[in-house]
Amino acid sequence: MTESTLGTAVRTVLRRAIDTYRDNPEAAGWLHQHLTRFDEPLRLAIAGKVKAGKSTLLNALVGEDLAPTDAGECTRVVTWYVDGHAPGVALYPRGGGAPRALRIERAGGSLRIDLAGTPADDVDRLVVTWPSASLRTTALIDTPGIGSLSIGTSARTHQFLTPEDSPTAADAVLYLMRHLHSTDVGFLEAFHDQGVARAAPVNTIAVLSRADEVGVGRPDALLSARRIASRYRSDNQLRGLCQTVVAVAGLLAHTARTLRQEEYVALTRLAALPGDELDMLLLSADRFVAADGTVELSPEVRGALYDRLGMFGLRLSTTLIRQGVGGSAALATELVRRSGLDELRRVLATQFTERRDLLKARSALIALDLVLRRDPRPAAAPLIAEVERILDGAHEFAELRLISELRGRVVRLPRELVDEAERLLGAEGDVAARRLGVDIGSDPAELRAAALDALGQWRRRADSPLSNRAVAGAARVVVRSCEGILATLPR
Ligand SMILES: Nc1nc2c(ncn2[C@@H]2O[C@H](COP(=O)(O)OP(=O)(O)OP(=O)(O)O)[C@@H](O)[C@H]2O)c(=O)[nH]1
Ligand SMILES: [Mg+2]
Repeated sequence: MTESTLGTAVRTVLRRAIDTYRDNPEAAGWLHQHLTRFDEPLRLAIAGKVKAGKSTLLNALVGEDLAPTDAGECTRVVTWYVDGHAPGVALYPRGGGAPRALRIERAGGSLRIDLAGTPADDVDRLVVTWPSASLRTTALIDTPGIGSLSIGTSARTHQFLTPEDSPTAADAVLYLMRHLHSTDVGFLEAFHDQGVARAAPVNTIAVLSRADEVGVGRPDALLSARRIASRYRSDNQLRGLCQTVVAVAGLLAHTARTLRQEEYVALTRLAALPGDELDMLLLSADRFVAADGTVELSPEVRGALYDRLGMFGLRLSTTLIRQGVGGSAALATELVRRSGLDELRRVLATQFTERRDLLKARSALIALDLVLRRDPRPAAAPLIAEVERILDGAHEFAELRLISELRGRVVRLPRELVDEAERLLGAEGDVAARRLGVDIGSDPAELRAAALDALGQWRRRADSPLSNRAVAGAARVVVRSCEGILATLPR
């Protein structure tokens, strides 16, 4: 089944279910929402413990100051950011009821949302509409910190992402952590353990956040962070809970994407100081902000620069300028590249955007399964059979199950074959070149040759009398993936 036929199958079964449940307005309405949701942008939630850097990373992804990062009331409610013609914000009250429009204003760059006296506990969610190309394919959802001292704040995130009585409204989650903590594992397990289509952690990417703070801002902080992320990627427990782990310095990325000319000028002044003077100044945040005499930048300007870049960002920016990176655009590009944001965006594109239909199908089947279990009736029997047929028959789900079994070592293959199998199954991205592990720019003849080669090898493994049943079964799934890749390539 190709992605679009999977989409068609899911839409069809949803329509039939709406008809079957037409006498149950709540169920029919809920299924209808899922039918509409299928055609909407992917919903990506950003979650993690308090102050993991969620709102900052959201802003970095959009490239604008949108999500508030201070301690205001707004950081305590689930807030959606969606693309739209005119800026606006709507408050959806808890327990249903019509949304209310709120005032929205910009204060010193970032967005201010005034809850107009409504306590955070009475808010189900805020929906901020903002014209932005980056929100067009994916809606971003900022969630309050897990493990907050305020029980209400944490609870709102749990209710949203791991509700007890319904599937989550998010299609995928970006989970931020500064180090791996038992709270993080607990959350990922709960998020992962939902409903029929739970086969593999296809909808979760973990981020080692605030990467610049690893090793207290040493010059090689980002390298160390990348090494830790790579260790997490091969950690057996985490492999079963998320697709991959990427290290990102969100603050650096966000500031770089919104770097102002006057900030660049201030940085060049710092970079022009004699080396030992600059080193002394950048020894600590207190010294940098409070020092007098040496630089012609006021303490306010220095304080603001520190807030925007952190010690690591200040050191890196001045070093780059000294090394000859000239102009604010060039500096911004280099900072973004080093921050890990480009890598994260690539992973988001291959893991989530390219798999949109699969993630949407998964959300819809979980919702449908819930209705079928809550209100069982004879007329729904064919629907149950159809859901099973889609889950068993859609090769995408077979791929997910096998990736999960390989990671959980339910099926054992030699290490080098595991990596190749996962790649061919689409674990590193859905497009042919990524599956085949060749350059993205490869021409169709090269792709074809690589696909035929992989097909031949996995066929032999599937047919070999030396392969045990589990291995032969796994190889047959990979063979189908190879055939699927070939079918998408022009002859
Ligand atoms: N050094 C550094 N500081 C960061 C980074 N990301 C965020 N911060 C700072 O950490 C603080 C919290 O950042 P937020 O983005 O508000 O974190 P959050 O996870 O949204 O916080 P809550 O919503 O309150 O749970 C702010 O002072 C940020 O400037 C980062 O990558 N590096
Ligand atoms: Mg926040």
